[in-house]
Amino acid sequence: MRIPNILSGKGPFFDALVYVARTTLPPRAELSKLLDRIYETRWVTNFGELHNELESKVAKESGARYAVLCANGTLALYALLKTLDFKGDVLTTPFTFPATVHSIVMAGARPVFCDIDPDDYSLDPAEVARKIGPETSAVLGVHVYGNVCDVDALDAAASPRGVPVVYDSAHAFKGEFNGRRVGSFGRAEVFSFHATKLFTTIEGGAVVTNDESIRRGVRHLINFGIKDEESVVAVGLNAKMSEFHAAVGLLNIKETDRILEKLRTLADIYRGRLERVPGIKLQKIRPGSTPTNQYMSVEIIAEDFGMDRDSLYLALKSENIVARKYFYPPAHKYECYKNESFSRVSLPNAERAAAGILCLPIYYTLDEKSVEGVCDIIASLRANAADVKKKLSSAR
Ligand code: T4K
Repeated sequence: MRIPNILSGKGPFFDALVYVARTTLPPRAELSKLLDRIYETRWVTNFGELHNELESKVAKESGARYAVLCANGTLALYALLKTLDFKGDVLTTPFTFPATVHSIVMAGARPVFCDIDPDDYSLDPAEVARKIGPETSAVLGVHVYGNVCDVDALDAAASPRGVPVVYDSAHAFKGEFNGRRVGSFGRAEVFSFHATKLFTTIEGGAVVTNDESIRRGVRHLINFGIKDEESVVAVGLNAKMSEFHAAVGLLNIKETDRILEKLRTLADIYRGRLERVPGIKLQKIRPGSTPTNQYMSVEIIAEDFGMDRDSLYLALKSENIVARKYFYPPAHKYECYKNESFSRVSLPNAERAAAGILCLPIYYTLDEKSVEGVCDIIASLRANAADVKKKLSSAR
C-alpha cells in the first residue's frame, strides 16, 4: 500500500488537480454552427429561437407541462417564491447551498429550519409535520446531491393543511422517483444549469411546473414584470437566459443520458469500494429513487476512521484531490443570519452532516481509474490515520 504523500513527501498521487466537478463543454464545431445562427439573426437574448427550443426540451425532460428558463438557479428560485407570494414561514432545510435560504429571505418570507434525516440528509418529514403551523406558507425541499427527497411524506405532512410544497432540484435534473421524473413533484421545482452541473448552460436554471399561472408569473418576473408593451404587472427583475447560453444547453442536453450513465458507473465504484471502509458512511438512497449522482458524498465518522473530515480534506488536498465540504456551514450558522431569530435553533443532524461530509470528485470526463485512485488513497489514509493526524496537528 502506498504511503500517503502527507507522510512520505514524495509527491501527490495525481499530477494535476482533480476537482469535485468539471464543466462539460459541447464540441466546438457543433457550437460554432449554432453560433452562426445567432450571428445571422443577431437575436441574442429576450426569448429567442434557441431559448424557446431549449425551454421545450427542459419541460419534456422533466415531465412537467411548462418550463421557464432563467439566468441561473438562484434567480429561478427567487422568481418562483416571489411569484407564489409566500409571505409567512417557509419550512426548509439548513443542509443546502446558500441560494436556497437566501432566495426565501430575498423573496420576503422567513425561513424556518427543520432538521434533516441523518441518513439521506434531506428534509425530515417528521420535523416538517412537527413545525408546520398557521404561519407556514410553504415547504421548500431539496433533493440533496441528486437523491430525490421524501416527496410522498412531505406531501402528506403539508397537503392536509393546504400548504404547498416546492423543490430546489438544483442537483436533480433527470433524477427519478418510482419512475417519475424530477420536475413534476410539488407545485413547482427549480433546476440549476450551472457550469458544475451534469446538464449545464454555463450559467442557467429553470422553474418547471404544471401550473400555467406559475409559468406566467415567473415569466413576467424574470422580464422586469412586463406583461406586454403597455403593462407592467410585477416588481420584476432581469433573469432571462441568453441565446449563447441556450446554444450550449441545446448541445449538452443531448448528452445527458450518457452523462448520467457515466456518473452512475463512477458512483458505483465509489460505493463498492468505500461502503466497507470503517468510519465512512454513504448517503442512503431511498428505495424508488434513481439519483443523478451529481455529487458523491462520504460522511466521516472520526472515531472509526481515525481522523476527522477536515483532516481528510487536507490529506486529499496534498494528493491534488480538491474535495469540497458541501454543505458547510449549515444555513442556520451563516454569519449573515447571526442576528435573526430563525437562526437560533439546534439541528443536531444537520450540524453533524455539515461537520462530517466531504464531496469527492465525480464528473463526466473523470475516468474509472482516477476514482479507483481516490479510493486507494482514502484506504491508505485510514490505514495510516494515527500518523496523519499527528502530522497535521504538529503542522497546526
Ligand atoms: N440550490 C442548490 C441546492 C445548489 O447546490 C445551488 C448551486 C443552487 C441552488 C443555485 O444554483 P445556481 O444559481 O448556481 O445556478 C458551486 C456552483 O457554483 C453552484 O452552482 C452549486 N450549487 C454549488 C454546489 O457548487 P462553488 O462555489 O462550490 O463553485 P466553485 O467555483 O468552487 O466550483 C466547484 C468546482 O467546479 C471547481 O473546483 C472546479 C469546477 N469548475 C468550476 C467552475 C466555476 C469548473 O470545472 N468550471 C467552472 O467554470 O459553487
